[in-house]
Amino acid sequence: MKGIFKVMTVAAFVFAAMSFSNVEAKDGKIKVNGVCGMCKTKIEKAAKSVKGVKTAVWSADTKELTLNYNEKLTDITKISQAVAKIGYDAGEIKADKDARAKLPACCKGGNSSHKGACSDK
Ligand SMILES: [Cu+2]
Repeated sequence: MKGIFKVMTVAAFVFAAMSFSNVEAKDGKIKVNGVCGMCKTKIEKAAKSVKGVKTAVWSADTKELTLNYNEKLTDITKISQAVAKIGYDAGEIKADKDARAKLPACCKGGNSSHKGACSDK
């Protein structure tokens, strides 16, 4: 009986150690319909404002926001919500209508190909 206890305790420790090492940093991607460099700054700022987000890099070419975050503190849904709140569609979450209405005109063409329209691109 004692032997089994010992094995189980060791197994529990090994399992805990394994999950600890993986839990810290997780990679993820969200599609965000931004357009220009101005959008990039805002999208990344919004994502980084979420507690637990370590890095957030958005690409105007792929429309992908590449993330590294602590999954203990946050998740893709929370980060998507933060980005949607400033007026962009983020993954499954639709853009906040009021915030989107306030975006500069060139930044609203998210899914079209006129990314050259924005002045600071
Ligand atoms: Cu823009």
